[in-house]
Amino acid sequence: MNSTIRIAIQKSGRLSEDSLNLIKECGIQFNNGTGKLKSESSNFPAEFLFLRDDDIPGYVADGVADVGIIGENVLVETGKAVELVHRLGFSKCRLSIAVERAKDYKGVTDLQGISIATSYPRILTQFLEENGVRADIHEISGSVEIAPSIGLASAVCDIVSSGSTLMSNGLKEVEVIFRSEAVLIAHRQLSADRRKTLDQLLFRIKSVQAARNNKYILLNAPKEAVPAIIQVLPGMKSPTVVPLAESGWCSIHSVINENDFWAIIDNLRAAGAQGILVVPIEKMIL
Ligand code: PRT
Ligand code: ZN
Repeated sequence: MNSTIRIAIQKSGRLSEDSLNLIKECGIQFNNGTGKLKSESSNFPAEFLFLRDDDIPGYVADGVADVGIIGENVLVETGKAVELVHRLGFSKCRLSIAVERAKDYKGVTDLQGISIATSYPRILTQFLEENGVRADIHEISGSVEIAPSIGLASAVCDIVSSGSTLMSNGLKEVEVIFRSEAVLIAHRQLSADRRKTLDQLLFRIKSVQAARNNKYILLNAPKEAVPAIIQVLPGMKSPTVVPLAESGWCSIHSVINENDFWAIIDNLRAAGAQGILVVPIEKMIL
């Protein structure tokens, strides 16, 4: 039985760097020298295929690749039958409808009968149908944002991240129709051996993500302040409390979510915490 999984990742583009970093942080080594289309890991049962992102859902659906990393926008647009295994939290963006800035826009019914240029006809059609709007969809493969200025369409439906591309083309975002991030997908009928390898990969990915989202916090406090400080530290059943050499003082260690840190820091200090250290966590096994 072959437990080696083939993992398809984008060859070069917005998903590539974060996909490669994630694989690397999972401790999986391989050589991805320039121009390589395929590579084998030296320490994990995996082979990598470097592809255009649009081809990845099809390859995974057909079983040419077992697993892939892809933007959810592309996955949904291609409509391929694959398993969405896990959200990866990077390459976040949204698919939005935009119209010329000067145009008055009151709501989705304003889209009735107009022409909309997009590379995402499937997701757009579904949005329009759900809203009972009929519009004329112009499918184009790139440079969608210039369509209104060259008279091709009066609105666009495109990927937005910072919004600066829309802005510099004189457009304004009026409807967010889909929110996307990179996702891990898998072939629907993986063999038991390959499923086991995928589970190992997923376990590592979750450990990496948990470590990224959490920080280890250490602080010193007088003994009498410990109960109040423990109250302030969120989500920990039982932080570590160790005595310091100086009598009457101790050190408290805990793990906190990075997003909570700034919200609780003032409360920690008010409760008597001193010498607060916040350090990154390399891996976090859940
Ligand atoms: O060559 P290949 O086919 O593999 O790559 P590609 O050119 O088709 O895709 P690529 O690398 O551009 O994007 C891959 C994925 O990254 C997309 O499918 C999205 O899931 C995600 N992503 C995240 C984005 C963006 N952010 C993004 N900003 N994809 C595209 N953009 C483009 C958008 O099309 C628009 O032109 O950036 C512009 C808007 O950006 P802002 O920041 O100006 O709003
Ligand atoms: Zn593409």
